[in-house]
Amino acid sequence: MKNVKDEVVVSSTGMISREVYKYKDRDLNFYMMGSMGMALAIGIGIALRRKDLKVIVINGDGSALMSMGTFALHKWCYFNKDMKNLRHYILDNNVHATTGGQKTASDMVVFDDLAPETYTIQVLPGKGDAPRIPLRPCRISERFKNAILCKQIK
Ligand SMILES: Cc1ncc(C[n+]2csc(CCOP(=O)(O)OP(=O)(O)O)c2C)c(N)n1
Ligand SMILES: [Mg+2]
Repeated sequence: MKNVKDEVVVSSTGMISREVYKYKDRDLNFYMMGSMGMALAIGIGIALRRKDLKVIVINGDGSALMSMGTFALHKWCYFNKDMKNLRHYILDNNVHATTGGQKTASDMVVFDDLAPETYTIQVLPGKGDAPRIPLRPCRISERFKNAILCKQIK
């Protein structure tokens, strides 16, 4: 997030979005509060529709495992739709840290081999202290949609 400038950021459910909000809240962040496994699909939708934007998806290992078909879609879009504007980071702590540290099966998978522009970052299983995001979901979505509508890069 320190290096993010014009990029759209879609972050996954739980502590990951809370940390992103705490560190650098901005209108071009979309916090996928509620449903695990959706961040990459949302990122792909934006990246396909808006090739002028750079899209960063910040996922958790548990959330990534929940929708692994989306990796195939990412790869398909990369090669067949020339979708080169999406980068997917997976913060892999091998647990569901947000909900108490239940183990995941991320150690059975090499995420980076499943799709291009996919980068796993190993992180410790601890849970930070970022507070809940004090924005209603409709507010997050409205301001995000307005921000990308207004954004013309290049
Ligand atoms: C479909 C769905 N199932 C369960 C939950 C409850 N839940 C919220 S965050 C979370 C853990 C997410 O794990 P991971 O993606 O690995 O992120 P971490 O918490 O480790 O940063 C769970 C189980 C949810 N929000 N959505
Ligand atoms: Mg995790």
